[in-house]
Amino acid sequence: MADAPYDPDNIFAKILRGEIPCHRVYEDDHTLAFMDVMPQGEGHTLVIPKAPSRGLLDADPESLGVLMARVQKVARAVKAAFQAEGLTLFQFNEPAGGQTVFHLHVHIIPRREGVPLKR
Ligand code: DGP
Repeated sequence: MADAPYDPDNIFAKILRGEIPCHRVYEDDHTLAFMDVMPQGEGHTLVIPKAPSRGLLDADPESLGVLMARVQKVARAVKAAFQAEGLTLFQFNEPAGGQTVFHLHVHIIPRREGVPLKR
């Protein structure tokens, strides 16, 4: 079954247009990073491309390359800022895959030994 088309009224599109506030931690021409409002751990950060993609599968490969370079940059900063011992990254696609906001995004969660994720 084909995935639904990109919906320009999804929450992250509204954040990109400045219609919904966010706590932004990084921005450039391609990418925005901001804190997750339902953090599964201290420092839970989301990284999104500014280009409209619903998820991994409809993004163009060049844009994905840039996005992952930005994810690395933000991940390094988040790890240092929260003095993390490790990092967990998530990226969900479609409702069956756990996606709830249909604009491509990567979760970065700082981790420490013995501290479980909040669910
Ligand atoms: P998922 O689509 O399952 O990968 O998760 C979407 C994430 O987006 C979830 O961790 C909560 C977060 N989120 C949902 N609405 C908002 C919002 O309005 N602002 C921010 N900062 N995060 C949001």
